Amino acid sequence: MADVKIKHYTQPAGGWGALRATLQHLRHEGIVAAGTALLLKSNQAEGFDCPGCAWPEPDAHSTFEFCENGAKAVAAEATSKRVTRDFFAAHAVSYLAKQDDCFLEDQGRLTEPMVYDPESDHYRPIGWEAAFARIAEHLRGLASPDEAIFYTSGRTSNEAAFLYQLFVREFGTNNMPDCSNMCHEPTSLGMPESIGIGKGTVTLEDFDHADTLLLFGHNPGTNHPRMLGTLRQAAKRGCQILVFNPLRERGLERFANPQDPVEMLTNHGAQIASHYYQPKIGGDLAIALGISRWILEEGTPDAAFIAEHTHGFAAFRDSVLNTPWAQIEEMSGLSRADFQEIGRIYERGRSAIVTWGMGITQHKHAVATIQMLINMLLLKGNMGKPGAGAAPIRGHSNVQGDRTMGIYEQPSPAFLHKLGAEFGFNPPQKHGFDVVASIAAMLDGRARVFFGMGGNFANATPDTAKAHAALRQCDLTVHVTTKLNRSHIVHGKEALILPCLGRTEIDIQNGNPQGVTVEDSMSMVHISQGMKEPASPHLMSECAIVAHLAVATLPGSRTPWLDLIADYDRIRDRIARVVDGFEDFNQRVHRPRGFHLHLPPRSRIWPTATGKANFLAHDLGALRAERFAPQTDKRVFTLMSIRSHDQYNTTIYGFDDRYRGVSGIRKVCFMNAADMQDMGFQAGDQVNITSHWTDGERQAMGFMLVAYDIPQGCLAGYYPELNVLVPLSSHDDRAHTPTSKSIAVTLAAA
Ligand SMILES: Nc1nc2c(c(=O)[nH]1)N[C@H]1C(S)=C(S)[C@@H](COP(=O)(O)OP(=O)(O)OC[C@H]3O[C@@H](n4cnc5c(=O)[nH]c(N)nc54)[C@H](O)[C@@H]3O)O[C@H]1N2
Ligand SMILES: Nc1nc2c(c(=O)[nH]1)N[C@H]1C(S)=C(S)[C@@H](COP(=O)(O)OP(=O)(O)OC[C@H]3O[C@@H](n4cnc5c(=O)[nH]c(N)nc54)[C@H](O)[C@@H]3O)O[C@H]1N2
Ligand SMILES: [Mo]
Repeated sequence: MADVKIKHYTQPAGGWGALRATLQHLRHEGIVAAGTALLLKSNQAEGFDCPGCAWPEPDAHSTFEFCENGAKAVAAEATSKRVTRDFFAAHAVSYLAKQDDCFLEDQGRLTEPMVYDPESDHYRPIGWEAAFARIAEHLRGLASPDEAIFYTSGRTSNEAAFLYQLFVREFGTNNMPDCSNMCHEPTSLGMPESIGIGKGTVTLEDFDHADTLLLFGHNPGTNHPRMLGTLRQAAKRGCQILVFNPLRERGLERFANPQDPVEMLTNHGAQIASHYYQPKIGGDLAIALGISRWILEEGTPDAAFIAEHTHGFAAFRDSVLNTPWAQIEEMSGLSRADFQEIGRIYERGRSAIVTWGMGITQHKHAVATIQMLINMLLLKGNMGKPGAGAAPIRGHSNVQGDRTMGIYEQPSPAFLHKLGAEFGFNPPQKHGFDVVASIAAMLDGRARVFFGMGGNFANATPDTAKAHAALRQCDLTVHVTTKLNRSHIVHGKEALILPCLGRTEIDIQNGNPQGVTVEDSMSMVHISQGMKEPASPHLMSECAIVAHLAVATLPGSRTPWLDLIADYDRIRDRIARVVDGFEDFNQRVHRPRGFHLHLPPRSRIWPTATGKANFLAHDLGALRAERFAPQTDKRVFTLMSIRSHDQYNTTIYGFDDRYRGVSGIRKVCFMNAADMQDMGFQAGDQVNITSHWTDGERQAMGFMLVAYDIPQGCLAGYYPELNVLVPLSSHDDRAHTPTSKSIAVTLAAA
């Protein structure tokens, strides 16, 4: 491991540092020349969709957009390194279990199907047909289809996701947890109650027209770097950008665009946030309420919009006006003067967009917070006009599309009806397990087979000890995957690794190259065409894996599985008949840049129960009363688990977090300097972190304290190292999203 260094970062985000880091990564993966050529094809009309994030592509005329972390994601997939059968022959699983996540990732692409051999404790090769037969035998031997769990991570294409959910439902269960359960589930659940759809209402173009942007709880410099170009444009034309984040995130302050020679040469960059507020962790519900209160008291609500388009205003107004300012200040961590300033800016702008990420969704009251953000927009009529609306910032590049295709443990009866009619079967109606329920079900034996379509369930999920025990207890675990990860090491009694093609690779079926489709954060659906020779001749596409598994498992199925995968247009024809909004899918998707899904709120049509946009009140006092307060003499902090600059979720590329000035180490705990002094600690000290919950304590040992610009009482560190501390039963009340951003902890010297 490199030397540990902590040094305040003063450069803009992007800039030379980003170019340097990209080159280092291409070199590390052994693909400097090939990788550069490949990068030029990412997010282009004729290329592949970048597997990095779900931020949309700009219009057809744009040139290549440089993005350091997109480049890392592409380079990680396109690496020249390979995990072969010799690797598995040389290393027992017990040896691999002792290696860190960075080591596992760094071994390269998996090359052929492997099966775990308990006698030797090694993975050994297995043929594809034999692998499918093993899985089919397990699945068919279950007492009920509900004893199997089918997880999805959000990189899976629309075509693969559609086939996958069809297979799972023909098999007979809705047990389809997905990464979204840990991510934007509160968005998908909260927004429909407010405005009738569970997706963002803006397009990229709206960012060119907004007067005000309110950014809550996400870190574009690292997690959706292409957004910085959009924000920089907005800032330059005078748009007010208000950031709400407990941490000072460099990418939200200054950005030097590598495409801009002047910014590069001066290395000064452009300012992003016009105003930066550092609330308490979990303070956002109170912030949205406070801004609403200011508008109600001192501003001018959009009376015409409220009268014509909304429902529930009077109850909302009363609830907001009944919330004392003192309580709003205490719960948000912002002052009355802050609200005065924010209120004036919000009042002045003609149009506003609110964006949010994991800083909003991974809390106990995430659904309530999101609905309060929507209330705040409705109050000023900021929905269904240019430059205005809601923009949840999704994570995985196709997580939104997967949900649209039916990856959901709570499918609607209407969707199931259309699916059943198209494919001639009776889909199961009973809701399935989400992520939290899946872990509980595996732990107590109600589920016995775990199948993962991508992702890394063992490390992405909360309560690591429980999650690992759950997987180990399964009769069979299967992972369709590109790279080695912890979930292959923490496995069931029988275990299979099924290596698949990645987004960047050419997918040939029936002699012809196939494209797949994805849907970005702003509901644009477009084609993604692999450009690169596959990492190994033995890889199968995700679509083909599902089809062959279905053939092996469901002899009575009326679905022509192998015919469908011979030409993905045939899958799209079926999607067109089942999924609303996908009529003429094949015609529309072959247009450059694809097409935009119809979003009724953009035309001020509200597909809610009331037929209006609903103001939904949430009582701060009641929420405060039910806060969990651990019984301890020690000082309790709120800890958030976030991403470093050198990781993609559970994939750890390296040990640096450049914009936060950390290098050579991941086990850090960011803390306010005054809190350190108060606790008798110094920067550089090692601490053990204990989380407190109704069912007891959990511990994470040996974290180095880093002094940071973060409010007192708040701490931050990295996911997945901190997942051990997140209790399984601590989650959003309704969406069940684990509270990865608000963990009650105490500290002790290590
Ligand atoms: N390079 C890279 N890109 C990625 C990913 C990756 O790991 N690496 N992951 C992808 C995925 S799946 C997702 S979901 C997205 C995640 O992208 P983000 O939503 O940016 O995720 P986090 O890194 O968890 O950062 C959350 C941010 O919220 C802030 N925050 C935490 N708690 C609070 C709070 O209570 N209130 C407010 N206002 N802010 C808070 C943190 O300080 C941090 O800046 O990125 C996607 N893109
Ligand atoms: N404490 C804490 N926990 C969190 C979060 C947090 O902020 N804090 N964030 C949560 C969020 S937002 C999310 S989205 C989840 C992420 O949860 P997951 O989606 O399960 O995790 P990833 O790390 O993205 O999965 C990486 C693995 O996916 C596989 N993979 C990559 N590309 C492909 C592909 O094209 N096809 C297939 N089949 N496999 C592929 C590789 O094997 C790689 O190792 O984690 C959640 N967990
Ligand atoms: Mo995510």
